[in-house]
Amino acid sequence: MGLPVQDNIAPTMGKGNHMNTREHQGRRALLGGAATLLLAAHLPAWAKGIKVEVWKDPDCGCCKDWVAHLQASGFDVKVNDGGNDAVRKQLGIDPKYGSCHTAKVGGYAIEGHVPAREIHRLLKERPKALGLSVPGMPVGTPGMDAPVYGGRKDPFKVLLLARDGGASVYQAYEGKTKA
Ligand SMILES: [Cu+2]
Repeated sequence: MGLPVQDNIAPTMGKGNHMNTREHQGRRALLGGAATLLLAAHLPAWAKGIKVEVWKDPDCGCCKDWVAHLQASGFDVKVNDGGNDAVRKQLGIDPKYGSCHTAKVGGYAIEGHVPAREIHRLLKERPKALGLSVPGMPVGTPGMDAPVYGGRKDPFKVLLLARDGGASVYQAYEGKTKA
């Protein structure tokens, strides 16, 4: 009496497993679709192809790495190999906020290794300001994060430059010492 039941159960289980597998695949496909949709919904903010024009020295490696960071974040970057000192002066960026490259985006000045995240925020919030700066070249900023730095991250601040020459902290990043 027990055997026929088992015989009945076995095919059902087999079928059930088979269905589960298919359901699982279906669910995976759905999840994949949802992830694609989420990504697509998320992309426009980061990948609108917003035009950024950069002035840098042709031999500046960290400038190139910063440009790559912008491109990876969806910016459409035009690079000028030279002229950044002149452009910085023309934009009215005080040399004390200066760094290795200068850029223009959406009517704002961007000086140094400013993370793409703050540039997007700037363009979204559109404050009355000259632009953003990360003075100097802090290690661990986008573009100053090459393997040679071994993952070192120094604390740094993204400054919001006022048109009158002042500045305020737009975003502060904590440092991270390598374990
Ligand atoms: Cu640099």
